[in-house]
Amino acid sequence: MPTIRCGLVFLALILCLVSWANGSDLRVRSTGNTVRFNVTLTWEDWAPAGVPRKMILMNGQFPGPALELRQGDDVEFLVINDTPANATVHFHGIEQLDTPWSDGTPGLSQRPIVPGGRFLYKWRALQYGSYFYHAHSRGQLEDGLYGPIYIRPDDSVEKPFNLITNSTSELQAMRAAEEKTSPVILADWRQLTSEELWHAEEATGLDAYCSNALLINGKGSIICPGAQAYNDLATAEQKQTLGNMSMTDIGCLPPTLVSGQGDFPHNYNAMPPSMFYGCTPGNGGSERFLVDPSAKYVSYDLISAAGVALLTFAIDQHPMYVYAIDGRYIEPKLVDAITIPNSNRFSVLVKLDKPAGDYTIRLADSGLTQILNMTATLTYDTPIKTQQGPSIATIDIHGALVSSNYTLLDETTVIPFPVEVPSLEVAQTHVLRIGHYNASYRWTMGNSSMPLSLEEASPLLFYPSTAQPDLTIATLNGSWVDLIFHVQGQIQPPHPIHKHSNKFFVIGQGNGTWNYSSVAEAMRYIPGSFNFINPQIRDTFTTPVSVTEDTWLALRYQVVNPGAFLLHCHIQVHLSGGMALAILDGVDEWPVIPEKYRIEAGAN
Ligand SMILES: *[C@@H]1O[C@H](CO)[C@@H](O)[C@H](O)[C@H]1NC(C)=O
Ligand SMILES: *[C@@H]1O[C@H](CO)[C@@H](O)[C@H](O)[C@H]1NC(C)=O
Ligand SMILES: *[C@@H]1O[C@H](CO)[C@@H](O)[C@H](O)[C@H]1NC(C)=O
Ligand SMILES: *[C@@H]1O[C@H](CO)[C@@H](O)[C@H](O)[C@H]1NC(C)=O
Ligand SMILES: *[C@@H]1O[C@H](CO)[C@@H](O)[C@H](O)[C@H]1NC(C)=O
Ligand SMILES: *[C@@H]1O[C@H](CO)[C@@H](O)[C@H](O)[C@H]1NC(C)=O
Ligand SMILES: *[C@@H]1O[C@H](CO)[C@@H](O)[C@H](O)[C@H]1NC(C)=O
Ligand SMILES: *[C@@H]1O[C@H](CO)[C@@H](O)[C@H](O)[C@H]1NC(C)=O
Ligand SMILES: *[C@@H]1O[C@H](CO)[C@@H](O)[C@H](O)[C@H]1NC(C)=O
Ligand SMILES: *[C@@H]1O[C@H](CO)[C@@H](O)[C@H](O)[C@H]1NC(C)=O
Ligand SMILES: CC(=O)N[C@H]1CO[C@H](CO)[C@@H](O)[C@@H]1O
Ligand SMILES: [Cu+2]
Repeated sequence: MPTIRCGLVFLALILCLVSWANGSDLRVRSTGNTVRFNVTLTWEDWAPAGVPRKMILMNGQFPGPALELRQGDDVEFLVINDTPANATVHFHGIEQLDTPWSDGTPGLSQRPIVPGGRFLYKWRALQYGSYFYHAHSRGQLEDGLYGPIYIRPDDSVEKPFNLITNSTSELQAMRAAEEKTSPVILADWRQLTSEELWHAEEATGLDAYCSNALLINGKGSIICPGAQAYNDLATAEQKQTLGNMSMTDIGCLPPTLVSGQGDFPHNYNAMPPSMFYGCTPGNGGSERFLVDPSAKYVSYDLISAAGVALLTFAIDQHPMYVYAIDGRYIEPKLVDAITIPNSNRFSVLVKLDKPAGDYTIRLADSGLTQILNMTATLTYDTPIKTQQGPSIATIDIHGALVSSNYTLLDETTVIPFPVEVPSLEVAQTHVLRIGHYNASYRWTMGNSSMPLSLEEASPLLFYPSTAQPDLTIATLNGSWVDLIFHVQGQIQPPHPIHKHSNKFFVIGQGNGTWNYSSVAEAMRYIPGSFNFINPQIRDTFTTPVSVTEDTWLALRYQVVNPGAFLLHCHIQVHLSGGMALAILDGVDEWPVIPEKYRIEAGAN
């Protein structure tokens, strides 16, 4: 049912707006149960892809231990920082309703946790589904600080499985598989630590768009077939971009391509090995997923913790029903492969109806800038194996389908379950330019570029008046806000735009210049580019890829949770390079901060 909301706005202007559900009806009451979780961060030698480097372990593990909750649980997540660097932990996709001090964003919701320090994050798991926790201090996501979160839905939440089948036994098997769902963490991996990488970007001026390996649940390997092998493997589009140049020996477009780096000064001599060139082979093993075919189905929560790579995932001979995205059900879609942008979560049901045996799981970098892949194995855990013949691939090393018999998830066809719609009226529209900013490795989202040093500034939740106007959006509680991302043409990857706090509606996207003052105006010229009927409800969504043309993405959300939250690109080097804005949501209803979270200027 629509509800009418009225608010007293600036200049005593009375604004009334009609709005429909915003997700609040999906929240449940507290279970009265508190889940306590301790994570100790250490800085250790480890070799996920077989080549040692220093990285962050969580309770001695990588990826971090899984946080398993029931919808409605209270969480007390204690982080003990035993590393030599500042750290924080963010709970990706968790809206932090009424707990903005537990969002884990340095400079916005807290001061960094200093070496030897600890911080207790307290929040309530009001939503269900697949999330993950990860580092939010500088580039530490790429030092391996991440682990899965799963929130079991409350019994009152309707499941979409009867859109797949009416068979009682099949439905039972699907529900049982979902009960036992397990995380599959997909990631890329670099040889350089995040600080070495940042210093290399500063020294060279280059945007570090190459990784060195792909990981599935923290395991990977590095094959070094040589630059010529990569030239031979290159797609037509990569060959066209290369011209007469060569791929690098780690499978990357060379940094000397102006189209990839923009027309800025560079010092190629300062490139450390492995940044663009320098392949070191290694073998960190490969994950094996044992499945019980008598269960009929298995459920996986695919989580992309990648820093830079756009990953495509497939299991040989096993199509997948995608049934939830970003921790929220959708109308299930049967596909053979899925492209998972950085920080998105796709939950899938896999039918176990093939001859008992081993099937290859394939993960590939499907971006233009690098050729890279990794495999794992799905093994039917039966006493007798009956598999005949080899495992048959669905995707190639580029993540492209090998045959037109297969389908890749088309995100534009995804329909949420249940459908909700946003308000048609908005109080604010922000058009945010996305592109390089004075250097290949510096980026903008709007008019300016957020410096890393602001992570050590007084957190905006406690000191909102210190916000820098050119790096801040301020909103009123209850109002609806449009965020339009205008990507400036030239080679740019899809930018996975993530908003902390509550989810947004993906209301439109397109190719070409955004030259409108509002969505309402654009609707008069390009109505086909918008969806107000069944728009996706997400916490991260990518801008359309830009090769030569400009592109744009329109997101709409309602302010429901006053606090200081970050809006940013989830490609880690883009975030470190400044592609971020602070959103001061609900400045008219700014929260009162509990005593134990209060901080004084200069204190921790
Ligand atoms: C977490 O650490 C605190 C402080 O060190 C300790 O009191 C508590 O028992 C630990 N809890 C768990 C679940 O390990
Ligand atoms: C389930 O049954 C209904 C009613 O008979 C039918 O309309 C629907 O198509 C069926 N759904 C599936 C997935 O078979
Ligand atoms: C590569 O092509 C560019 C023009 O596209 C040309 O200036 C350059 O000389 C060529 N280099 C080689 C090694 O052929
Ligand atoms: C990448 O894909 C190729 C071809 O499918 C395969 O031979 C190779 O083993 C894969 N690489 C890794 C590291 O799994
Ligand atoms: C595609 O499917 C058809 C019909 O099932 C089959 O005959 C053909 O061999 C398949 N092609 C490939 C490349 O798998
Ligand atoms: C850690 O953060 C504090 C601010 O809380 C800052 O003063 C200090 O310089 C930071 N240390 C490092 C190593 O970045
Ligand atoms: C960017 O600048 C324009 C023009 O001055 C202004 O209207 C807009 O609010 C600014 N946006 C941000 C996020 O600072
Ligand atoms: C903010 O607005 C939302 C939506 O109107 C409302 O549910 C919530 O209670 C408001 N919060 C505060 C602190 O006023
Ligand atoms: C934008 O153009 C590309 C081809 O360059 C096309 O594949 C894509 O569907 C277009 N996107 C939209 C949203 O129109
Ligand atoms: C810009 O907007 C006008 C209408 O405001 C439209 O006629 C024109 O085609 C648009 N140009 C581009 C490049 O999108
Ligand atoms: C310091 C500096 O050079 N700033 C420039 C960065 O780039 C923007 C636009 O891309 C210019 O407006 C600034 O002057
Ligand atoms: Cu980006």
